[in-house]
Amino acid sequence: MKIKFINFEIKGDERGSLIAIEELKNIPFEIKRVYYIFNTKPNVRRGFHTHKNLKQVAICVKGSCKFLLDDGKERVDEIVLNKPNKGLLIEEMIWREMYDFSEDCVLLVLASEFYDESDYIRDYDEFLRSFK
Ligand code: T46
Repeated sequence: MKIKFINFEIKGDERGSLIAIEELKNIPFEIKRVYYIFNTKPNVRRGFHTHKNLKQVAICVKGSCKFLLDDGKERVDEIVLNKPNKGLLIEEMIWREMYDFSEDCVLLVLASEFYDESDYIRDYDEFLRSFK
């Protein structure tokens, strides 16, 4: 499985840094929703699901965390997000787990669709069966 990162350009000057995110420019879909995960407790593992149609880009804008991605054939573990200019593109039908959140982690997620619980598959065996 190819892990797809998006490197955002940092507009820096003597005052500090700024990154601009623009749909269909540096994000490969229309952004319908933005959410962020923060204040994650120690040793918590989140995710454990796939999405049938949703595409997302995850950016750790502060701190760090790790992802496991699984396309039903291959698992890639220990994908580190620790830079505000590094986005992880997660396309549809990819199982994801997030873990090793630093105390200060703020994980920003840009999503191609509104929240819809019926788009989730939260059972791993059902996820594998859906490819058959
Ligand atoms: C994903 C990973 C990276 C909402 O009401 N609206 C929303 O937009 C979202 C994302 C969640 N929720 C509710 C649903 C649950 O009651 O917030 C609660 C926590 O959501 P969940 O358990 O799905 O959180 P994670 O961290 O396991 O997964 C989230 C996203 O749901 C998911 O799409 O890819 O982050």
